[in-house]
Amino acid sequence: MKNFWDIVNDVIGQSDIVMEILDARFVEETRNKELEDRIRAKGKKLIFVINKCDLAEKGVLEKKKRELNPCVFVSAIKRFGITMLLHEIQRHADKSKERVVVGVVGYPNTGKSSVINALKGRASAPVSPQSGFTKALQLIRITSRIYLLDTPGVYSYMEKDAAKHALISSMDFSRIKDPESAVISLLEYNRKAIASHYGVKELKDSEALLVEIAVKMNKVKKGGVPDTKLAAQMLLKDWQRGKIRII
Ligand SMILES: Nc1nc2c(ncn2[C@@H]2O[C@H](COP(=O)(O)OP(=O)(O)OP(=O)(O)O)[C@@H](O)[C@H]2O)c(=O)[nH]1
Ligand SMILES: [Mg+2]
Repeated sequence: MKNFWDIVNDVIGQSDIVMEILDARFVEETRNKELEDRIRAKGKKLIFVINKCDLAEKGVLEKKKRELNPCVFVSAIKRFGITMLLHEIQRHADKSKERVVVGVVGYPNTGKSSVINALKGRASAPVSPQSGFTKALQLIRITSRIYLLDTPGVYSYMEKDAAKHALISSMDFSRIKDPESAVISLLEYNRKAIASHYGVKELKDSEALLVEIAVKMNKVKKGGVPDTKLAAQMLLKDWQRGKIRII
């Protein structure tokens, strides 16, 4: 991955407005305050976009919305809130400018490319369930004078918290070095949702719960020994692909 600040400064420099795309399931975790400060310091307008609204409870989101301003909820997949977002962009776009560039930033996999495609009305920015998919900046025209700048998802190399990367899918499950530890911390906060997804008892001990899931999903080594590493990889994959709805 290219240097975080190289990409960030490049995007902010080219943009008049910046949209930070957040994941509705993990709004706080997908905020990058350093990035937000830099956007403001450069005098650029910041719009918060909470995407993947279809995967979270409305009540929780309404509360978040009051903390972030201006903020628009969307679901790129369900095309919910897209017209509202376009109006919000137009409201902040300098009327005297012939060309307004809106940078789209956020952690990998929050749905930057998907939001752009929803605004454009057809697929122009390639999308993938694998995080780190967009590799370079790409300018996409959505109205006669508004251009969106798709960017690679970035986070600072200082962020080494594997559990957070697993949680918000910023690092693809296949690249997480110790899937078992990542899953253990995921289980700590999402025990109920995960146990119910796999149809196992909600055990208090996370390691024992992972063993239960391994057995239930038939992830076993020769001799019937539960393969917790394989089970952890499967769980991370399901989690990151949005198969497990949080409760
Ligand atoms: N359920 C749901 N899934 C979404 C939504 N928007 C995007 N996704 C999914 O999230 C995954 C990532 O979407 P992308 O648009 O590629 O995300 P990105 O932020 O551009 O990712 P990078 O280019 O890797 O940084 C894909 O599997 C999308 O289908 C949404 O509103 N709801
Ligand atoms: Mg992308």
